[in-house]
Amino acid sequence: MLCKDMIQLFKLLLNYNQQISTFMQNNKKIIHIDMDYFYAQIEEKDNPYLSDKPFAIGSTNPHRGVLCTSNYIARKFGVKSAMSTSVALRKCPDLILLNTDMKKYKEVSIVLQKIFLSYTHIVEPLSLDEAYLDVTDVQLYSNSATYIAKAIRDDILEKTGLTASAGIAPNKLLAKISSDMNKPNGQYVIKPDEIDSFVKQLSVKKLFGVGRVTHEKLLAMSIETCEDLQKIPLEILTNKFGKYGYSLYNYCRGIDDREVQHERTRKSVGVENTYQQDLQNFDEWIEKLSDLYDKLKARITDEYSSRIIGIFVKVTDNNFTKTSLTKQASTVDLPTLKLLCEELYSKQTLPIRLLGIGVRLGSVDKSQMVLF
Ligand code: TTP
Ligand code: CA
Repeated sequence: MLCKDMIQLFKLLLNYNQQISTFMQNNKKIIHIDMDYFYAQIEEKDNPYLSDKPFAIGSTNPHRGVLCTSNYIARKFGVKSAMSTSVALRKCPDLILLNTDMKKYKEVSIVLQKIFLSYTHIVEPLSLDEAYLDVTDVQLYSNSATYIAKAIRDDILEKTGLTASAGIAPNKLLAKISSDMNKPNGQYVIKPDEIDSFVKQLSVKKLFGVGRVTHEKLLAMSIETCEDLQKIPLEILTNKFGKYGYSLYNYCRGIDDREVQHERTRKSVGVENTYQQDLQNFDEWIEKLSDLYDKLKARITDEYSSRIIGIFVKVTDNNFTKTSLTKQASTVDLPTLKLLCEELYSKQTLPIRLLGIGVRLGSVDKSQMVLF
């Protein structure tokens, strides 16, 4: 009897805790800003003749090049980011190819960061063209996140000549999903009382962390929408997906308590991938490493780059055991990451399902604080 009472009490506490956390997170105002066809839009601004033609940015080598992005005209032909140049040319023979100019894109990104920081210091850059902003306590525009987002987009257009899209919601998960809703050059708001109806019809594919493998697993369980996923008990999700099962349980209800991690308090920046097929040998590790390295470089803003104190490589083997290796460093480069991989590989006895790399960050020093 006593034991039953205890369980009942525990359930009540859990429910109360969940309600408090839902209430707290629903009080937040998060904006996700995402530039439209970023590298391509910059090139189009500098070369207006491109505006009515299909074009892409990336390696122009038709034999072994890969594309970074394309304009929306090219996308109509099926041309996509990360597609090989040869496939893209087959889909769209008139495609115009331009080389990347990372220096130029980084310069624009610095202007964007400055604009964001003029509204709030709680800014989490995700890449050169994307960031989360927590504007819960911003008093501008009577604290209307919708108007703040519009003002930021207007500012971006005025200072860079480029359009951006925005998502406004009570948490990061929903803000990111909504920035895609009215793209390009638009914004979309999800208010706290709209969360339920919004997520119910949402495809599970849109949830943070659902890649191809997880999506296939969910489809095999006849789960297509968040409403389908909401019917699955937590125990089943944690059995199938481990710790991520908890996140899935919350995400499909529109619950996400991840904080916007601003640059000054962030301790690390990393990228990782879980592979559909386990990586069996060192060559496979190295092949995937280059991809991850490109993604990591795009996430390391100048502010982060000046604070690097270490680099790390981490893996999860096919028995779900996690191992990582960190080395002191003030910069990140591919050869050093390869050496770290080599060392980690020599200790590894099983094939791995996840490979990740990243940098550890030190605190902001006083000279930098002045800049803020
Ligand atoms: P995205 O925001 O994914 O794409 P985008 O800005 O080009 O287009 P969208 O309007 O759909 O947001 O990526 C931002 C930039 O990052 C993109 O312009 C080029 C670069 N990038 C790569 O280099 N490789 C990739 O695989 C992807 C997805 C992006
Ligand atoms: Ca973008």
